[in-house]
Amino acid sequence: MLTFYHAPWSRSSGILWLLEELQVPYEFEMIDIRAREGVPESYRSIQPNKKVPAIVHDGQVVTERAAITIYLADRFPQAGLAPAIEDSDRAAYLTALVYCDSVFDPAICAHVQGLKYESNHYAFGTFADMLAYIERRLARHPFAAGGRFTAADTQLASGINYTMNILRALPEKPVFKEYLARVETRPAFRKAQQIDMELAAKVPFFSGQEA
Ligand SMILES: N[C@@H](CCC(=O)N[C@@H](CS)C(=O)NCC(=O)O)C(=O)O
Repeated sequence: MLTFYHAPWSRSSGILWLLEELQVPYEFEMIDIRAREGVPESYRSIQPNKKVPAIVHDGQVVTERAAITIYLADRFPQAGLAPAIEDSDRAAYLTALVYCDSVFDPAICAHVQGLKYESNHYAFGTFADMLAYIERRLARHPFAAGGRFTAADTQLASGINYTMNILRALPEKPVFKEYLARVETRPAFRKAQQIDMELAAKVPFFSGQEA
């Protein structure tokens, strides 16, 4: 049994896309991260910071997007979205996947918040270095881990899509647009988008009930 703790149009949407790619049965547990009264304290027993995503699979809790992605893609190998331990693409796969959470996301947030800091004071370094690195990687290879689509792309592409097209924090570089065009034609991506739209319509924050 697989339970997915989710909020539409949030950082958990990349995991929704991954679940659709894997084509495994799962149940939603909706967490309203935009509720006026906040996320219930009881959810802390699943996610220590009361954030989404989280999963519970056969009684095991997994939190943090990179960990969830690695867990799910390895646990459901029939989808072929995780290079095997001995596969030479595994190094790039893990690097890209963890980089999304440990460098890409915090560097963007710091940039958007206008945080002034010395690169060596924060583990995620500078926005400029992060940007150049992602650009270099995608210029060299069509996908996050090299020549083929992997679970790492559900995270990297979700991050690029949101921060470039919605947040407008990432510059609209051709290399990013071409990358998104490559992955966003995938049926699982479209299905996840559709599901999220339907779920968002039921969230008071988006449906106007909290206006
Ligand atoms: N480190 C977490 C971060 C997840 C995260 O920031 N989730 C946001 C969704 S965009 C959230 O739940 N925010 C609600 C809140 O902080 O109250 C991960 O990568 O899984």
